Amino acid sequence: MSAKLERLPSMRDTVENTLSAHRNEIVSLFSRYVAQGKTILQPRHLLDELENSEDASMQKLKEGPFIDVLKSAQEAIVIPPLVAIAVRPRPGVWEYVRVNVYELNVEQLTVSEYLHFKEKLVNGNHDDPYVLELDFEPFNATFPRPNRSSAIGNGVQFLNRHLSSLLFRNKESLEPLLDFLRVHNHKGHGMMLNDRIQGISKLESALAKAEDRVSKLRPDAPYSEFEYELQGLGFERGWGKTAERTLESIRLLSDILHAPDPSTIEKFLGRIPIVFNVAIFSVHGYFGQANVLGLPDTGGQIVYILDQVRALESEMLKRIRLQGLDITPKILIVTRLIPDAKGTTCNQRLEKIIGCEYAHILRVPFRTEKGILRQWISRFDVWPYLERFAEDAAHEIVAELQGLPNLLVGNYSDGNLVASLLAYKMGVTQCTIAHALEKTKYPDSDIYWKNFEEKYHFSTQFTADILAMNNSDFIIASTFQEIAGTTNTVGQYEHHTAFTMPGLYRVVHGIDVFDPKFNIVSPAADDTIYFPYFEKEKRLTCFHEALEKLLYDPEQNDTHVGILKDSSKPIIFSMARLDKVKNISGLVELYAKNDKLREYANLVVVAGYLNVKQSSDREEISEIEKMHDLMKQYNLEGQMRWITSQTNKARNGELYRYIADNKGIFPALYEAFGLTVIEAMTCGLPTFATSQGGPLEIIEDGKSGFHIDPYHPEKASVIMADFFKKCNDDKNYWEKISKAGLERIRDRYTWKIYSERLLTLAGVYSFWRYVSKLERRETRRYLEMFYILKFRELAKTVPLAAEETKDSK
Ligand code: UDP
Ligand code: LCN
Repeated sequence: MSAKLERLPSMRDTVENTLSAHRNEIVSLFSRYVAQGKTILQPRHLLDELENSEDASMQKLKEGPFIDVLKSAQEAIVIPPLVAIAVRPRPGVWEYVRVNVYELNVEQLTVSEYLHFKEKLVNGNHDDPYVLELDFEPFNATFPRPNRSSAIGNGVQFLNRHLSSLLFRNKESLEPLLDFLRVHNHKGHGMMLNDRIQGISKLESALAKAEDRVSKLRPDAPYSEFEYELQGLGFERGWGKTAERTLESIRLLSDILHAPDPSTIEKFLGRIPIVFNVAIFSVHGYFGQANVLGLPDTGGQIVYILDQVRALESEMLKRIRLQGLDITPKILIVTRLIPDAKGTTCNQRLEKIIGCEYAHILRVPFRTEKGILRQWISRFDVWPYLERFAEDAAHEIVAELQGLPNLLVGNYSDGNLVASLLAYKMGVTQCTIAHALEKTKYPDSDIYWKNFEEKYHFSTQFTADILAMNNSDFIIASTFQEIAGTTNTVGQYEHHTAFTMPGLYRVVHGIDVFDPKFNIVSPAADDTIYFPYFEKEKRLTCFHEALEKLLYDPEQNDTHVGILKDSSKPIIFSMARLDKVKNISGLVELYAKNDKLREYANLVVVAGYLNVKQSSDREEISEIEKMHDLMKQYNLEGQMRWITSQTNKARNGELYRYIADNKGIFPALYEAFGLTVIEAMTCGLPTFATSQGGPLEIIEDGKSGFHIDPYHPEKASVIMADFFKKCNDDKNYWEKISKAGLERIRDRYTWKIYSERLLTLAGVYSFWRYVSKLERRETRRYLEMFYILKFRELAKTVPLAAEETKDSK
């Protein structure tokens, strides 16, 4: 029989075929869904109905192809007698079907139809036929993209391939590369090529002559020795510090002219001088180098950026040196200035970054007509200030750098919005880093956005996110799951592919996770602070007395409450900001409810304030109350210690190791990425981290740590108790997990890998930006309209903070 390629059955076909083969079973299953009334069903509800069914005939459904539809269903909208299911056969790929349980028919829906149907949950039947639909698909239609899910997150590789075929077409197609190299300059000084080289043929012959000349020199001859001669041929500085390096660069470009292959393109674009001045935006405070960690909204993002800047500066210096240039780089972290700085440095305009030569924090206040905003405000309330902040920041940045930056890096929704506004205005390459996308953290915060509005203003934030993702030249994610989830879970960016906010707008193609702008570049932990507990000579023993007190001192005060009676027990230790999503109170509860776990180990958490009076953050206040209630309700006295947030980084590093000395563990319940997870593992603590988020990739379950599911707290507590049991039974077990965790970190999570990657990406995407100018203008215009007509209006609905002074302009 000859093999024939058959069309894969669509979701609709599968459901329809199952319907005709197992009519009774399907009707009975769907009737159960419909019986729940108008609602949204989550994947586990959909499967549970089938799996919990005792009915023998249901077995057939479990064995047929229909189970795959159900397993890949991400949600179902039930509006009796209709059930619409969003099916996700693999990461980034979605299909929609709707079943009418009374009429027993099945239809395939477009994304727009599906969202329209979903809106009925909120609008009933009063829907408006003219809803604003956001659709970015047409803008990217001519651009090829990978279709394998495994290619997601490696955008630059795909882009290089595309660039090489683009450049390979004919001689003219190489012109943009020539132009790109000719316009290159720093503060008016030309680099790479000068006007002597007017066309590709001229470039080819100049390269041949230069190669011939430079290859005859001794490899370590400095550029200045042959600079004059090369200038005559059309070359300016930037090719290399020595003859050897210059020759390599010349050969790379010659290779590209003859046969552009993807890896040569990446190598060449990665080594030419492009980035000297960088502005990094992290807008909401507190951004400082001391006394800020653990304050509301102030956590990993700060740590990430400070470490990133140190690594970036040293990589930039290295590259500039190799390029043979005499240029000092500059990096600015741009954040808001907070006059009421509460003992931090957040009221200083400029602050040098410790461990850097050329990097500073530049603080610009939030202003309105009434004056400067003096106090800290929650990240959810910053929206009405950002446009003016961006304008003010632009002037200050240009003044500090004495010119334009070459790269803008946004962090979190607010920083990314500001970076988008300035990238547009300044014509500069933009990189987006999310850290966390709130839409994923709060289930149904799109469809029921109105319920979240007063507290969180998500309508404005999600609008800002969509704008920034689409405006950005490239996006850096810490993990694959951040982009496109896993087989069973939806990625953080993927959550923005299609969604609706009834009454506002409907997003039919918001962001495509296959877009080659996505790249995975993971952060790391600062290795001077976080290192394994067994590196005795590096240990900061000077802190031990204070740590002993912090953990065991019977005194109850503003720093700690709760006593640990038995100090011989190992410690379950966690540290995080005291917000809802971190779920520290969830950890306390799961510990409290498991007697065995309470017997095996003590619990120590470092989180937030202990007293509601000290906090001005609404989420933190409710968590503080919950913590006290739980400690009382479960009588945790003697077994649990709650310590207020700890801002001394060096001492915190030692704290992880101190806990490791006593064979403790580190659990984390929800993380977008989870720097604490990396820190704990880097210190050698066996780590139990959430399966909902980044740690799923950081840890290999059962090998380099453990996954726990915060939605199944009981199970999580059993996993921890089992671990302690195993440690009692096998004296080497703790070490085994600890060692494997350390290996995992060494292989994957270092700042050196990070900074090399970031700068190479900046080179490739800057070039791509240059060659795709025209296409980008279309998207820009669309985004600009969306910003003006939607974002600005939404930002106006967010109330301004109450206290403002009128004394400053
Ligand atoms: N951290 C700290 N003191 C605290 C709480 C947190 O120093 O009381 C630090 C922690 O060591 C880590 C960062 O803040 O470096 C938190 O980053 P993570 O990525 O774990 O979470 P985020 O707060 O960004 O959500
Ligand atoms: C924000 C978070 O919530 C963490 O999970 C990340 O580790 C941190 O930012 C740094 O990216």
